[in-house]
Amino acid sequence: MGIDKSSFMPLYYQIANNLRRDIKKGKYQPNTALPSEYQLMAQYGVSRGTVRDAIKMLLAEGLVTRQRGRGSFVTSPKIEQSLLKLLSFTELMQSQGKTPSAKVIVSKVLHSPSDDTEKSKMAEVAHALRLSLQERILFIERLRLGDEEPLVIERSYFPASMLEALLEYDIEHESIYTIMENELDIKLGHAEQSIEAKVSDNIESEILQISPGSPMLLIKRLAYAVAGEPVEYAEDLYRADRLKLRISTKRSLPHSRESDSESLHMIKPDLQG
Ligand code: 16G
Repeated sequence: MGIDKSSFMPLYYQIANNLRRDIKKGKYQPNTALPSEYQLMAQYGVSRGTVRDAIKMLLAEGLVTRQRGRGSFVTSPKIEQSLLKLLSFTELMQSQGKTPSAKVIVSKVLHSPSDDTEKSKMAEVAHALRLSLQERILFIERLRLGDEEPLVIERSYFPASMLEALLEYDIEHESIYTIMENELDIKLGHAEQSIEAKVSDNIESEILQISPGSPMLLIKRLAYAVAGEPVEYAEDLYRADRLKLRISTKRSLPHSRESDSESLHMIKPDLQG
């Protein structure tokens, strides 16, 4: 479709609309290049600045990324996660038709903290897991990938008394939740979650292969076994450009009992901080 140069709608805006529609229709497939700036200038009879403004809009919407010297590439659709289901990363990937995998960064039982930062982190985790400061905590940090694309850094803490056996499994290739439920007989019941924005630091950027300062979603999860005891406290860093969270809500009066109980998990002290 062409553009209407007499329209009140700016030219870059019309070009962005056309490109967006073509991406949605599948004319330009994920991971393939958009026409070059010169091709778009010739196609629409506009200046380079106008084409660049159109591309900038699509960049801001996350529909394309720029690769230096190679042009603009269509991104794959975001991974969609419903906040109503307690899913493992493996199940989330499978629900999107992607193959999950993992790279273990750290897996160890935490002993005495080496500095004050580590000490306060361990105290925070022990509090969330309802453990005393003397009890041992198993820490597992993994990079999770979907179809080989780095998506999440998972930092999970487990009560070592219940889950130290995880160290004997191949957690690069097996799902931790499946091991817990099928091998260790710990059935998961529910989880409290909170979501915050964060920008990536140098180490996180290197692991996730993104530029330092990129937006991320920090999802904290406190998962409970059906019997009611907390079994995992996790702090997961998702690439914000690759994940979309979905939830359906129901209208209820501001101060009704129902709305209070539904929002309880948002203020649960265990997940604060
Ligand atoms: C999800 C969980 C994480 C859990 C992992 C298990 C969130 C925010 N996090 O990433 O806490 O450890 O799944 O995945 O949902 P796995 O069973 O595939 O190893």
